[in-house]
Amino acid sequence: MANHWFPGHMAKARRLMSEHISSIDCIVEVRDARLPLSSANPMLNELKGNKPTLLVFSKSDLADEKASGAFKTYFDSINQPTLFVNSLHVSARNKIMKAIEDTLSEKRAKDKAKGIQFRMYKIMVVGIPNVGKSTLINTLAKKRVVDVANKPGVTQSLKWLNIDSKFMLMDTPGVLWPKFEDPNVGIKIALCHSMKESVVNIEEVLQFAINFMIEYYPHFCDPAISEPSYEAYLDRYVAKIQQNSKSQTHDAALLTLYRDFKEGRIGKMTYDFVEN
Ligand SMILES: Nc1nc2c(ncn2[C@@H]2O[C@H](COP(=O)(O)OP(=O)(O)OP(=O)(O)O)[C@@H](O)[C@H]2O)c(=O)[nH]1
Ligand SMILES: [Mg+2]
Repeated sequence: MANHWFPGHMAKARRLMSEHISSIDCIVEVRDARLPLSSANPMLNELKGNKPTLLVFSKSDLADEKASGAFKTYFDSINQPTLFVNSLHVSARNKIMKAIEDTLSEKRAKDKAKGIQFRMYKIMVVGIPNVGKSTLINTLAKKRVVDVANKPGVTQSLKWLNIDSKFMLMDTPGVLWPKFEDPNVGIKIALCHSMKESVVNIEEVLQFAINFMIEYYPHFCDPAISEPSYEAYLDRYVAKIQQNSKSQTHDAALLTLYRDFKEGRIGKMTYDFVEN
């Protein structure tokens, strides 16, 4: 099916994660800052239950800063701890460490009241594919302790990592779910690179992306197009790509445009909305 992907390793990961959940002190759920709502996996919501959860919105360097601010205000208003971060930036480690400590503080206070002065806390890092779970762990560890690559489905099994004297982190595979109730969620997930390219209906995703840009981010549209439309923008872009590289077929040019959107080369856009 187009814009859909739920291979066996995801179903298995989901099962194994639920087996570990009772021993976990805190969840770090990584979402894509461009999709603060659509990159939330409903299956993970169930898994988390009442565990203290920190929402880390990674790739904030690719998102619309104003929209990130609005989402931050919203999550603050419902007392949900959040952090918008560029995990690749040198400042990320301290910010993430502090946010994890804050999220664990209630647990620490309860332990202290019970007379427990010190114990290792166990944290599970979860999220949909390619949002930066393993990158976040490497950032905290200050070295490459788990594999990272710019494609979904890199981490395939659960792995505990001892990165600090105060807590252990579990890296988990990116997990999607069997059916998107709202087809736009699948399209947005494909647009932010959390879906394997080979299962993506690229034209459908481009149509959504270009129409979204025309409506909400018109300043990113090519000014040479006097009457922006999906067809006009697509034709212009394909022509430009083919001018630069004569060997690119029409399909190859569509793939190039899709990758430009995915990697934020068209502009910083957020594809979800919140009203405060
Ligand atoms: N621009 C930007 N790129 C990031 C950020 N965090 C991670 N990345 C990139 O995102 C890509 C995926 O990162 P991973 O850490 O492998 O993602 P993952 O969630 O572990 O992916 P799976 O194991 O496939 O589920 C890599 O190319 C990272 O460099 C960020 O904050 N900003
Ligand atoms: Mg990973």
